[in-house]
Amino acid sequence: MLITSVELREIRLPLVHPFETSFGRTTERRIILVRVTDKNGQQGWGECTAGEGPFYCEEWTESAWATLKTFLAQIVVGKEIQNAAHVWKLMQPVRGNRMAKAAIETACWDLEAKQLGVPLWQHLGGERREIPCGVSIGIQQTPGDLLEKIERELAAGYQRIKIKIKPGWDVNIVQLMRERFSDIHLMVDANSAYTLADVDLFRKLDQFELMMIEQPLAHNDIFDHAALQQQIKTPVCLDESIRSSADAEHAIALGACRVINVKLGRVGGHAQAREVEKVCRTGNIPVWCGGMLESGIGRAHNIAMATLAGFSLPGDVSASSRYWEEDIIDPPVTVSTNGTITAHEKPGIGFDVNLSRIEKLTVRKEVIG
Ligand code: OSB
Ligand code: MG
Repeated sequence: MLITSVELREIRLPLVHPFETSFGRTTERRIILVRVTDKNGQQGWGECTAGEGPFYCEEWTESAWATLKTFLAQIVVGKEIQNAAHVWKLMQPVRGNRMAKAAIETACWDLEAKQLGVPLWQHLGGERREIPCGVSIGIQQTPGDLLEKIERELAAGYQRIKIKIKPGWDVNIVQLMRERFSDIHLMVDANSAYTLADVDLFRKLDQFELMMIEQPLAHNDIFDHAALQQQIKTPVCLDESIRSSADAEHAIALGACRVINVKLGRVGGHAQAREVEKVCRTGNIPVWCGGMLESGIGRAHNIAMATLAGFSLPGDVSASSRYWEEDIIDPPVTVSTNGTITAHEKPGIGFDVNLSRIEKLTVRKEVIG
């Protein structure tokens, strides 16, 4: 694979509804898109999942833009690259910055699948086209608003509901939701809002039969999570803490979690995500595909990844219309009434990229090569 140019764009995309977590509120996304072009003019698309500020992890739109432009794009441009699975190694000299790396790496996978004329999900080794889907619902103004939202998502067919929690919006809220929805697949995500001193709160949550509690403790911890998991019944799921397959191995060995959420950006792309999936499958730890409020391009990559065998639980990959007035891919991502998304049979990510819409949303552009 010879990449002749890397194009970076930042687009602004307002969310249909603001999304609030324990670390902040997002109303408009600042998304970096990457387009790689090979010597025959064939193209691949990737998306950087960094947030608008360094609050989920260290990376954010500006830092990722600078890293992509100054370092990562230069590494892949004008060089004969063995294959997409090799791109991670080429970028190894740059430490961290996994979301920036994943933006380029996933674009190379899309390109490679298109060169081969196969759908990306198949090229990655996916085993089923239809993936189970859940939704992630942010912190709301009132419990009534949350009840309404859950009702709407269940009616749409989603297989599990994840609600965001933070101190003051946790046990009380879960209790209310359970009173109204006694038998749904329900889980919570704390985005690191608690410490081990809150163990009593997590013991209280045990009575509500949650599928799991996602990332209750520090973003970079596995040790305290192991201590917490020993003291509660509900499975702990790690998100922020798992940045590599080594992290997954360590967390599993320590008993820090019983479930892992895989995000392409957080682990550095498809090759790394496959490694995490393999470690978890070997360790009998179910995984599911997390979300980062992606546009259609990142969403399409998530769908492809979630076809791998280890992704046995419903993920946070849901319909485009939950996020955007109009997505940047055609057709938009839609969900069946059974709460599933079916990966397409077209080569690469399987969706057409709507370039004229992207052009209108672009606030800056840079071409390397
Ligand atoms: O922790 O899973 C998370 C969104 C932004 C940052 C972190 C997270 C999330 C979500 C949203 O939960 C998932 C989605 O619908 O894309
Ligand atoms: Mg999470």
